[in-house]
Order: sequence, then structure tokens, then C-alpha cells
Amino acid sequence: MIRTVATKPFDDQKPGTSGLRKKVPVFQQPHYVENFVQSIFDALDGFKGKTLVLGGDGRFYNREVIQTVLAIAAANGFGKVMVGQGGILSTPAASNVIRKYKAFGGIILSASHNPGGPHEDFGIKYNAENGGPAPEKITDAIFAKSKAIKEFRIADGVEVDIDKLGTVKVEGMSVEVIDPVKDYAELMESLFDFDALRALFKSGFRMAFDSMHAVTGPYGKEILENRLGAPKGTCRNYHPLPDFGGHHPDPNLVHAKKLYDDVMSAAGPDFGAASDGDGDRNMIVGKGMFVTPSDSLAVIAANAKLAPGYAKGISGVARSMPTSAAADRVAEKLGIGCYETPTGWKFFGNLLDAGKVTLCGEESFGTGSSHVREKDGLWAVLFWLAIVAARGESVKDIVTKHWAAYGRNYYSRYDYEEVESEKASALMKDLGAKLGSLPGTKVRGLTVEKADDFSYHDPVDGSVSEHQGIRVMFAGGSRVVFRLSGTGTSGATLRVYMERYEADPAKHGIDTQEALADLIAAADDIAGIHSHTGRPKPSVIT
Ligand code: VG1
Ligand code: CO
Repeated sequence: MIRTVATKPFDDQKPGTSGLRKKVPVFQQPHYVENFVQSIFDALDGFKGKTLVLGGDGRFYNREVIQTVLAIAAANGFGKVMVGQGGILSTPAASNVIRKYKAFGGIILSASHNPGGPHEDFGIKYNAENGGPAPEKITDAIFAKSKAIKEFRIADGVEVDIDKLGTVKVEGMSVEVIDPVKDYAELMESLFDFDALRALFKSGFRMAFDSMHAVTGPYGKEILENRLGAPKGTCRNYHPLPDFGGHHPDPNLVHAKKLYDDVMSAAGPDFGAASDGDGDRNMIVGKGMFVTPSDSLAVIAANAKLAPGYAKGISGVARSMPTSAAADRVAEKLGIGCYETPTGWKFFGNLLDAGKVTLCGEESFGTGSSHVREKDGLWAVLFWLAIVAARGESVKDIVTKHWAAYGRNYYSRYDYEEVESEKASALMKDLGAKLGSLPGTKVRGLTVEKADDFSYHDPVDGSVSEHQGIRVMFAGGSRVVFRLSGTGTSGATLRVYMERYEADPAKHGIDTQEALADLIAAADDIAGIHSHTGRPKPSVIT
């Protein structure tokens, strides 16, 4: 039976950088999930009889919310929902399913790299028919609906067996439980030369892939071990767990330290990679070489033709504003377009749809291409394997030669997590107020050339997104960027990004923190991080 239930709005359902993210107890409040899902549908038009894709990263509360979304989708008139078996679909796999089966859109349940569990994080995100995160126009409309909602429609007593493949009916709507891995694995096979990758593993090349007890476990097992013949044991922590084993499923030098240490040890594997909670991030480590995500985008762009799916070349590259300019130099040399967007994958969608770019990347361990409309962790890993196989060189040699050819962009990000929101806002406000007076001043021996609050003019649809981060540019090309995170769930997270370009290969072997020391000090001098937040040190350095 379908019921219409009276409800009252919540005032905090504003989607952030990547959907709505809150602590599980917030989502567990009566009507909280129902309101948000109904608000998504209320903001959309023309989905009656159409298909919705549904899946998540398997974290705590995933299975319950899957049933709720099914019940609301049935009551709102969707014709069909394709749901990943066990409620599982990695973010890039969901994007692929939406595109491949020409669905109306999809709902992805994930809080990505944030921890999971009864007191940790959960998230809901809507993706449009291009397979990409809803653009701001839609997320703004969802928020507006959520503030005015008076009722939601729901089918009673829905309890679909999501572990069993096949199709069942719910109030006239079909629910098809699909294999979450198959379509994705086929897509990867269409882009990369699997024979060449099999030969790489046959030759004795050893890698470790850490799924961090999150969603890429089954994808990594199937693709790396089953299809590519990597030895058993290549995949680590491949059982998705609702609490990710109590860890942060965040592939970086802090949370994937063990993998990093293993690869760096003499007896360890040649290559290491990790992915995050929902499978869209990647970390790449070669022996003796951690690859920064910004460099990764640049190296993939420079070597793209080595993968069959990109043999014809790439049309352009896009990177988020805080991402280093390493890829810009490659684009310049290739004579292709280069775009700088605000943080968050939703800003790449238009550029990809219009064919202006083939590759996109973010400094936050995100890389992707036009094959889907999300960043894609395992895809990036396969791309690196393809480059290593084709060039017959180590990751370290590939990166070192890249720097010699293009110069090196030293890069680091400092995160100050769980800062009191008022203090973080005050810091940004004070900084914004003095932007006009900064140019020409000297800080720690650096001369400020330009300072602004980044706003993006979308070249495809003309939309404008303001206040996307404060940039302080110095003479010589170095810069510091300040912005507040849009994915955190408690207090505010201040992110500070530092970058320095170095053309001289003789100076490419410096420790990153040392190479950026003056910029790090200048960032504090300019923004008063310590005095505003009371934090002498960041919580995480990547
Ligand atoms: C962070 C990253 C951003 C990324 C976003 C979603 O956002 O900085 O680059 O797109 O997470 O990634 P923020 O607003 O906290 O800086 V994921 O893998 O969490 O979906
Ligand atoms: Co993610």
C-alpha cells in the first residue's frame, strides 16, 4: 500500500561538496531520510516509469536506507530500480550503470572516505542521467524542497531481498538486483589492454591493492586477481565492512601508512595502491616514490596514448583549482584545453559532456576520465599499471623523468579538522576582507602578486559559482589556497594548499615540507591560522 505521510522540514539538508553527509544518528531521526529522498524526487521532473540506479559503499545503515529509497521510489512512480547486490555499488560503478542502461539517475549512499559505524558518517547523493553528481542547480533545488516539504510518499512494508540477483516487483515497480562488479569490469577491459597487464604480472611484477575494508574489495579481487592473474594476496582488506574495520577508509599517507611502508621496504611489492570508502579515490605508490595526486593526473595525461581506450589522444584536461598546475604544463605541450574548476566532481560534468576534456583530477586523490562521470580509483590504478607495462619502467623512473621534462610542482595540503565553525568562518572572513591590500606586500621573503576569492564561470552553461576558495599568488608562481571543506560532519575543516614550481632538475630531490617551508610559514602569517583556530599544527598533512 502507498501512503502519503505528513512531515516537517529539517533545516540542515543542504548538500555539500558531494551530497548530504551527516552522522548516522542524524540520519536515524524519524523522517530524516524520507524527507531528503522525497526532496530529491520533488526537485526532479519526468521520471515516471523511468529507471533509478541505487547502491552504496556498504557502510553502517546502508542496507536500511536502500529499503527506504526503494519504498519511496515505488511510491513516487519510478518504473524500475537497479540495485547493486547487497546494496553495494562503488561510486564509479554506479555512474557506469546509470550511463550504460540509460537510467534517469541514481542515488548513491556514501560518506566516501569518512569513517563508518553507528556514531560515524553516512551520506546520500543524487547523480543525474549523465552519471555524474547533480550540478549545483539541482542540489540547490533539492535543498529548497527540503526546507518546504510537507509530506512524503512511501510504499508500506517494503523488504526486498537485495542479496538475491534477479527481479521482483514492489507496488508495480520492478526492482532488479544486479551484480555490482560485472559491468564495471567489462568497462575496464574495454579501456585497457588486459593481455599486457597479465603479462606484467606474469613477469614477476608485484603489487598490493588495499581496499581499506571498503567497497573496492570485490572489484579489486575480480579485476586484479581473477582477470589479470595477479597472485592471491595482491588484494588486501578486501571484505567490505560496515565500520571499515574501525579505520578511516581514506587512501593517503596517514591512513594507508602500512601500505606505503610495505612498498618502501626492500622486500615489499614494486607497486602499491589504495582506494577509499566508495571507490572513487586512489593512492599510487611506487618503490621509492609516492605519487602526488596532482602529479598523477599530469603523468596520466602525458602518457594517455599508451592505453587503448585513449590511443587517439585526449581532448583536454581539467583540474580543481587547489590541484597543482602540473597537468597544465602537459596540456600546454600537447596543445589541448586546460580548465580550472571549483572543488568537487560535479563541476567536471559539463566539460566532459561537451567533449572539452577527457581527463580530470583533484589533489584529494581523485582522478578520472570521460569513461564515467565520477572520479575512479581502480581505473587510475589500472592506468598506472598500463603505463608501467608499456614503458617497462618503474614508477620512480616515470615520475622523475616527467619532472625533468616538465618541472616539478612541490605540493602539500594541510587540514585543520574539527575547528569550531565560528572560528573557521572568522578566519575566512578576515582573510577575505584583506585581499585588496595584500598585493605588493612581502611575507617571508615572498612578494604577493595577486589575491582573490575564486569564482568559476562554467564555459558550457554559463553558470557562476562564487566563493570557491581564497588564492594568494606570489611572484615566481608559488601560491597558497585557503578553503573550508564541504564534506565534514563535525565543526569545520580548514584546508590550506601550498604549491611551488621548480624547473631545475637539480632541485627536484628536496623534501616537500622543506621545499615549501617559507610558504607554510607565510600561510600562517597571512591568515592567522594559529591565532584564529588555536591550532599550532594541522591534523593531517598530505
Ligand atoms: C573533498 C575533497 C574534494 C572531493 C570531495 C569528495 O571535499 O577536497 O576534492 O571532491 O572531498 O570526494 P572537501 O569539500 O571536503 O574539501 V569523496 O571521495 O569524499 O566523494
Ligand atoms: Co570517495
